[in-house]
Amino acid sequence: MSGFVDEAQLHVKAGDGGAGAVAMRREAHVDKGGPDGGDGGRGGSVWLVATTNQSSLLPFRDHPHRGAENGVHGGGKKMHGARGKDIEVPVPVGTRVRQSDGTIMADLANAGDRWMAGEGGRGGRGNASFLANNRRAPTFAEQGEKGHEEWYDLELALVADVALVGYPNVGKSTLISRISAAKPKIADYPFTTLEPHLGVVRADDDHNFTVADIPGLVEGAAEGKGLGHQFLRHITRARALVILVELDPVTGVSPAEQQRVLIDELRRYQPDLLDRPRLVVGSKSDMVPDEFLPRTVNVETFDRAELAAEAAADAAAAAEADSDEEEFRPDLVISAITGQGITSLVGRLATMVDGARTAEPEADGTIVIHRPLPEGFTVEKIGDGEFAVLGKAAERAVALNDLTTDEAADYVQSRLKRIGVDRALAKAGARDGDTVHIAEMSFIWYRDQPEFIGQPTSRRRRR
Ligand SMILES: Nc1nc2c(ncn2[C@@H]2O[C@H](COP(=O)(O)OP(=O)(O)OP(=O)(O)O)[C@@H](O)[C@H]2O)c(=O)[nH]1
Ligand SMILES: [Mg+2]
Repeated sequence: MSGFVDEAQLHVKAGDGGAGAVAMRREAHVDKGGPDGGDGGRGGSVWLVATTNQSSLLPFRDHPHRGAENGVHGGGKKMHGARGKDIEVPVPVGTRVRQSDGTIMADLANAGDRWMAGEGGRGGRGNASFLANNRRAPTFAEQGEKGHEEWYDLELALVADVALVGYPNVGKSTLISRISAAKPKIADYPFTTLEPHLGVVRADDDHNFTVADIPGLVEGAAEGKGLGHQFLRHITRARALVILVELDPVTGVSPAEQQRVLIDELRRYQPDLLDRPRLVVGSKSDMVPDEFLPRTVNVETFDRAELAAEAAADAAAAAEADSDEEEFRPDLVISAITGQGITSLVGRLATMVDGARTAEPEADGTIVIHRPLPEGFTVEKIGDGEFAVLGKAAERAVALNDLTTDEAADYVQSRLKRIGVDRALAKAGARDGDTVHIAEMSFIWYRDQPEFIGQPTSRRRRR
């Protein structure tokens, strides 16, 4: 299963909006027709969709780019350009999406979850839209907006009902192969399992649950020791945990010590893992003579009163006993070879998973997290007498096909004034004659009439 890849990068490029058209009506008997340039179509958006048909981020390793179609430009006779088609990019269930600064943008934990990774650019309005009383024949139209473009980091955290946690070689893979159809590699040496596997366990006719077999953990795993660290993430979504402890360990780490270390590693990696329901299970019981098997905690009945009584009795016993001698009290002992305790283990896991599932809020299966729309604008002083206006609202106001005509300049000026760019610039200390950059455009700023000076060749830093 070397196709297992749980980290990858994704580059998203949504479609650009089509440009609005500049056109004038021409009719034989009409002297001078009005403007009839149509709008450009919206660019296609890029969606991520969680699917169970994929279990790895491998497809993104070699081909990280996903793009959607551009919108079509508007035409004459008020013809609007067609929209670019959206695309849906399948990702495995359990995929998290981060921005390059680490912010989690989406967590696609359920099959069918969808998230818009890149919004298509709006189409520009054609000159027909700019007809006004004081503007009978506008010769400008809007450019289409650029589609959203971004590099994301994808990481996959398996979604399993139960995760098997244990030292290397304690029998995790043997257990999963015994209770499910999964066939992981099993060998008589530690660190046999190099990547997580999922198995589906059929508890009875209407109870299924999934189990994840994770590579073995050792002390220091949370800090990156051994193989375990990079796989601890795959435990984070499990509803229940099995702490599998070898009863007669070849490694010489006593059962009590294994349990202590494992719990400690989980706590250090993510403290709330300890709030998950868990079973401590002693493995390879066939290797230990019956009379030396540890006493198990009796929770077969899940009777709370009984549990509380047991815990109290344990505490009292521990207080009395010499505290150096830790007693190991698993919930259950099993042998994957003889089958001892296996039916009981599966039954108890099914009950735990059922309980955890019912306690969960129902997934709505739609969009996970919305990107807050970066509307509005901000003004930044970037040099002496030089300012940048950042943000969609301001960029839209200047995104015209032709800024050189007076009527276009008038339009831009009134629009910037209306949305408050004028005031914001004055507040930031801009004075007449200063240079102002908006998107790729630069202006000499006069409050009553900004003067367009061109598109700088070097791309400016954008937000
Ligand atoms: N006697 C006995 N041997 C077992 C039992 N379960 C597993 N083993 C043996 O223990 C060895 C390790 O088993 P695995 O299932 O590969 O252990 P693991 O926990 O997956 O090990 P890693 O993948 O290295 O973390 C193999 O030789 C198994 O045959 C058991 O119940 N009884
Ligand atoms: Mg294994």
